[in-house]
Amino acid sequence: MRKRIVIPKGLYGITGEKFANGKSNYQCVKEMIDGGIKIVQYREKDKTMREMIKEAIEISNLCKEKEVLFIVNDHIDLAILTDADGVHVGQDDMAPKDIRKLIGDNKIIGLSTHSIEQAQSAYKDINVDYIGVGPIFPTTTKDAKPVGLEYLDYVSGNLDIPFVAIGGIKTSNIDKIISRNAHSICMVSEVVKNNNICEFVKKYQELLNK
Ligand code: 3NM
Repeated sequence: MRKRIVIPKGLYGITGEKFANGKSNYQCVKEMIDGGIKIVQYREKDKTMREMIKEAIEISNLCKEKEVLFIVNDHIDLAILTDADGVHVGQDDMAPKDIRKLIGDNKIIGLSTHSIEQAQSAYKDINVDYIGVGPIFPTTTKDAKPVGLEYLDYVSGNLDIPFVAIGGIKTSNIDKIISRNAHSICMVSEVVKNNNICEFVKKYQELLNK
C-alpha cells in the first residue's frame, strides 16, 4: 500500500509573476530558494504552453540543483516533461487516481480543497499527498470565495494529512494561521511583491520552523 509523501513544513512557495513588480518567475523562485524555501509550485495562468515549458524547465533545473521540491500546477504533461517532483490540481481537474497512473507512486499529488466534504474525500484518497486549504481570507490572486478560519480549524483538528493553508494570508493575519498549527503556509502575492523576497522568506521560515 502506498504511503503519503510528506511535504516540507514551513512556507510553500508559488509563482505569481503579475504581482512581482517586474521580476520574472525564475528570479522570484531563485530569491525564495536563497531565503530557504523547500518547496515551490510553478503556477502560471497567462502564458502559452511553449513559454511555460521553457520557463518551467529552467525553474525545475534550479530546484534540482538546490534540492528544492518542484511542483507544477494543473498541467500533468508539463510536470512529466520537466521531471517535476509532483503536481497540484483543483477539484475540476484530472482526478488524483488518474494522475497517479500517469506519474507513478513516487511523485507528489496536491489537491485544492474548499470545504469539509472535499477535505474528507481527499483524506480517504491515498493518491492525495497533501491538500490546499483555502482561500482562508479574501484574495485577488484566485477567483474563489473565502472559506474562513473555521474550515482550517476543522482540517487541522480532524484530518491527519499534510495541508497548506492558503488564500489572502499576509504578515498582518499570518499569526491566526500559525496559531492553528498549519503544516505549511502559502502567501503568493505577499511574497513575490516583496522587494527583498529572500529576507522575507528567511524570516518566516525561521519563525515557522521554531
Ligand atoms: N489557491 P494570495 S487561494 C493559488 O484556496 C491559490 O486553493 C487558493 O494567493 C485556494 O496569497 C490561492 O496572493 C491564491 O492570496 C493565494
